[in-house]
Amino acid sequence: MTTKTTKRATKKVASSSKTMMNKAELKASIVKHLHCSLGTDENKANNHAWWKATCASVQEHVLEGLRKTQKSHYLNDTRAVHYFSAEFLMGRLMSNNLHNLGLFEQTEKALNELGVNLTDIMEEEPDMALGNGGLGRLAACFIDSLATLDLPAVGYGLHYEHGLFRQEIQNGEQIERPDSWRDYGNPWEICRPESIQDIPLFGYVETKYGENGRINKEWHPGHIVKGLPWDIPVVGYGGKTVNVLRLWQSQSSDYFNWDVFNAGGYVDAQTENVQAETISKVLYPNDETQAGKDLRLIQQYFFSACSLKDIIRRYKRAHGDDWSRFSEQVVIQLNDTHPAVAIPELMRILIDRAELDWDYAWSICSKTFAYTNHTLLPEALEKWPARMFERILPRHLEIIYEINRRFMDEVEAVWPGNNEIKRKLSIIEEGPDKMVRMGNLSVIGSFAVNGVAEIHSALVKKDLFPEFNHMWPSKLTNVTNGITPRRWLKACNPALSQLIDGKIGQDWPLNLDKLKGLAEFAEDAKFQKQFMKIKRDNKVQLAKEVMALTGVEIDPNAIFDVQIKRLHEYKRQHLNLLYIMALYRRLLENPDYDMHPRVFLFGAKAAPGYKLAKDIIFAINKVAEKINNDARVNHKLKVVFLPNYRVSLAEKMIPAADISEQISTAGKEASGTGNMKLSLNGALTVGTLDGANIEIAEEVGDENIFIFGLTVAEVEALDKKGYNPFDYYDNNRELKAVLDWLDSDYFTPGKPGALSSLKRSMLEGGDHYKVLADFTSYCEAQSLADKAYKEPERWAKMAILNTAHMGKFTSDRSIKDYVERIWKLDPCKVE
Ligand code: KOT
Repeated sequence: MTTKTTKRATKKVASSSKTMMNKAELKASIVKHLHCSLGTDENKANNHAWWKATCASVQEHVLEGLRKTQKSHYLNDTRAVHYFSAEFLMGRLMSNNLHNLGLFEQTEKALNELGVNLTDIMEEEPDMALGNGGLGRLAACFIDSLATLDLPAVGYGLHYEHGLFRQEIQNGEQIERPDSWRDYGNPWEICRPESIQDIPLFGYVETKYGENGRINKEWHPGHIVKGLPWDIPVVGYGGKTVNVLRLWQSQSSDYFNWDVFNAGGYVDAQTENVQAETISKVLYPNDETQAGKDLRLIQQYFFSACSLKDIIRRYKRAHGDDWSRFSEQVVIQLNDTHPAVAIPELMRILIDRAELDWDYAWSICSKTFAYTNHTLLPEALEKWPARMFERILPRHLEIIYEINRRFMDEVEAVWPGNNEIKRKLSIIEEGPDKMVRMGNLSVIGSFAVNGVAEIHSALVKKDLFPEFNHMWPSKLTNVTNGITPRRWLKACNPALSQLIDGKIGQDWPLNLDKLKGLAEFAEDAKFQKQFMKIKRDNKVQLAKEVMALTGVEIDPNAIFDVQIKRLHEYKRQHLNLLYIMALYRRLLENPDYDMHPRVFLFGAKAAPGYKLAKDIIFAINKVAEKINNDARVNHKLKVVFLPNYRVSLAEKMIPAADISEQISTAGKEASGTGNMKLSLNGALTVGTLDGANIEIAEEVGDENIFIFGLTVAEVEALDKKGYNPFDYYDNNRELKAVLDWLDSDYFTPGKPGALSSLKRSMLEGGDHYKVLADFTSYCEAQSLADKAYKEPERWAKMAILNTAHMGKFTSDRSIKDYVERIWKLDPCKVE
């Protein structure tokens, strides 16, 4: 009996369920959509049309699942989590949806019989790049896991017209081009005009004295904009639960424009139009730096307010005006402080609209929100000028002052008379220009606060919020990040997935700890061969892609050394570059220098206003050009910068990586998630003891990872003592030589000094991120990696053990941690 149930369960995930279409029906459905939705036919259709027709067929299943899920959640009146995030970096959806529905193979065959290649048509899909990097991709992995675990959840965010810019490289430099992901429509989204929301902005607050002595505040907004929701169904693995990602698009509000229009202000009415629509026009391309612009705060308020209204509408449908159960039914997770204005917004609704008293409103509010911190970098911690806040959200600023006044009383009770601590914990930073600190607001207004890896959470407690941790010792906690193994192994590395299926069965995508079963084959010669053959095949594929994208030929027998992430000084792409230059020098000095041929592959976007980050991209490209064209070395060393790094490119690079560069300054990378994806696909990490690298090392064992560099404690000690980069420059000949090389015109003929800004940042600039201090140790780790690669069996064993020990890093585990420690949610099965 038990065996039977298990078998059936396994089958459910491996193949499409009975209600799904068989191959013949799929074929018919795709052709029907070709004819009836797209107005073309099999003979005329191009890949784009086939892609759209296939999406439409798949979407029929998706919507059926969505309907059933919503019905089930409604009937069960479930508690749900609402994941508020300014970013969801979804990438492409076709392959994911097919895999999660169990329809991939069926569809592949159906299309084949129609003379169409599924892989080819999937290339037609533009990435949904509504995020910058780690934070946005984490949100995407989390909503996949929430649906997979049958948890009632809604993702809330912004429906940006333009996602993260498209990167072109011209003469080595990054050029930003607009991303127009919806130019040809998005077949996965559904517009819901019936759920439009009106959002007030600007204006002033009127104080009214009520009969019962109650002071009422009335906000008279200066503008009203409309929020139009677009729903993107999120299919869980197994295809049962289909949750929703609801993204808000801003529109001008008719009712306001008509006033202006009727008064004869036709042109002004148009201006109003443009302004309102600007709100969701474009994603700010800054990763871990605050944009500090009016429009950014308006974006944050716009999507938070739309989402709260949506939640409240749904709550009221079930519970009317009885607010007593609100925080039992609703939990809101704030993905960093970007949606933190939702806290005063909920207070405003409860006090000004529902007319609850402050204490009752606050008791509801502070049981509803939880906050995830993603960074300790000071430049990323959001604070808004109080005057700007007041102009845009006058009532919210009043509420924030009141939250703060009451909180200061609590601080006084814990540290009587200590003004220093009050100054530090206050939501308002005093000074010539008062600032609203969104981090403090988030901690005060949330019942739980988490960091994203053990070390990061420890630093949040020790360095960022020590006094808050003293006041509320159980509020601050850790939830280590994770990644969805459906996208990041099953879908992106089908050959490895099938090999794994054959060895340990097919249920690892739902139970990633099962990968441990591979460990017993780590020394099995046959398995090693199979594993490394797949890696090599993936490298051949990537080499073709590299040729197509850059014209550079790379040898699949070389080590593929991959660093893919946003460009930031703390991530230290320039440390990698210095090592490449050192290897180049060694090869020039000694053509027989013993090293296994290596290709360094980069993918990285720099924030458009981040000068040094752009200079680093330029430097990588110039060094690459020189090396790749230098016949003395290019059989051993190549460097490739792949333009326009994004989710769909990551899906091609990760399965082909041998080495994963995770080389941030210790204490700076909160977690990292690319580290997990690469290791899961059998790449070995060269990394510092930072973020989740530490936990990866714990899982794979010190012998299966190349750890180097200063630890967090050592970085702190060095700073205390006084760090002087010249100590390293003056005492390391090789390091001095490569840094001086940057000043020459060797890499930029006729333009000496074109790469000097890098050198300056690491010397006169103070080398904030300790590149020089870690250089020697990094070179040693790289030599060890080279040595290991020259022993194919040893390397294969290490690679297999990396894949085998990644179980902890499934986002399903992260979500289960959130559920147990923070959200207290029950799954709701959908029949
Ligand atoms: C961006 C702007 C403001 C505040 C924080 C960020 C931020 C942080 N963006 N991405 N992060 C990254 O988040 C990832 C997911 O938690 C982490 O793995 C990574 O280390 C952060 O840098």
